[in-house]
Amino acid sequence: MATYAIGDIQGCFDELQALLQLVEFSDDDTLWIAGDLVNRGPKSLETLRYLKSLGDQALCVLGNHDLHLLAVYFGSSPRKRSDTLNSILDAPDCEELLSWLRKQKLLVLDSTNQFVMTHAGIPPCWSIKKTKKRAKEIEKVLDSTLAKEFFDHMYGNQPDTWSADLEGWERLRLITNYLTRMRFCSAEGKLDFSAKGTLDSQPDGYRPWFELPRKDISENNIRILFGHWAALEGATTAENIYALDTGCVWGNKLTALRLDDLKIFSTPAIPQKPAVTPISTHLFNQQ
Ligand SMILES: [Mn+2]
Repeated sequence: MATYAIGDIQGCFDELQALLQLVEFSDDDTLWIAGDLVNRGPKSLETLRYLKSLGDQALCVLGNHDLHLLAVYFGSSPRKRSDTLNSILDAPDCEELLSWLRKQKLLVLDSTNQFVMTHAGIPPCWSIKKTKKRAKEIEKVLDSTLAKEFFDHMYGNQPDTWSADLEGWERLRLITNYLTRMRFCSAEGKLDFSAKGTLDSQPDGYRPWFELPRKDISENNIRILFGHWAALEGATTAENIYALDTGCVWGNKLTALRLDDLKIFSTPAIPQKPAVTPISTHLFNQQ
């Protein structure tokens, strides 16, 4: 009856299977998946099919790559050259898989055991309660007839600072950016998207979001789980905040944190043969 929180899989299906074998994952256990289930890695289709097949045994939050996949599906974004999403988009069960994906959450909370998980983190200017409400705003739109319109308006870095009176697509875009793209943040909650991700790369006035004092100090005992930031290599400088993305897709490793005793399990990335890009695909992507 263990619960394992697993960082960004990004289509590294073979490593996921190796990790589940390592922890002796069984029918009684639960997985928390920190988002970016797909893209860049070689087996995004197999990863989605597998996680969907787990039913209630897997609680997934959506990451920026998962939202991008949905945006491409809805015709709101072109396929990017670096995407490895074609296997899903061309699959006979694409519609089923993506209708499952868009029902996944932006935030998972276990208030009994005091764990909360989103893909990128929890902005220091929001309480957990408010974060849950704001995640719900996105979840509702994704699972509605407004989904296509949401994806048409999702991309962009502005506005970059929270204000409770934000409305419409700007509000939803900023909530999405906080929960799925945030790394560096100012004390006022202003997001920076220019830095590359190493801990010393932030512009003046910005810090990693988890280093900033949280507004609601009564929540200091809650443990925050997040993925998205492979350059951290699984370490934060903050107590009770756990980085799960250990860069498997970049050749590092895939990591699971057992929530019951905070034991860490990792499995190394399996080296990939260099991909040969057919000329026709290459030309298509240039357009
Ligand atoms: Mn991400």
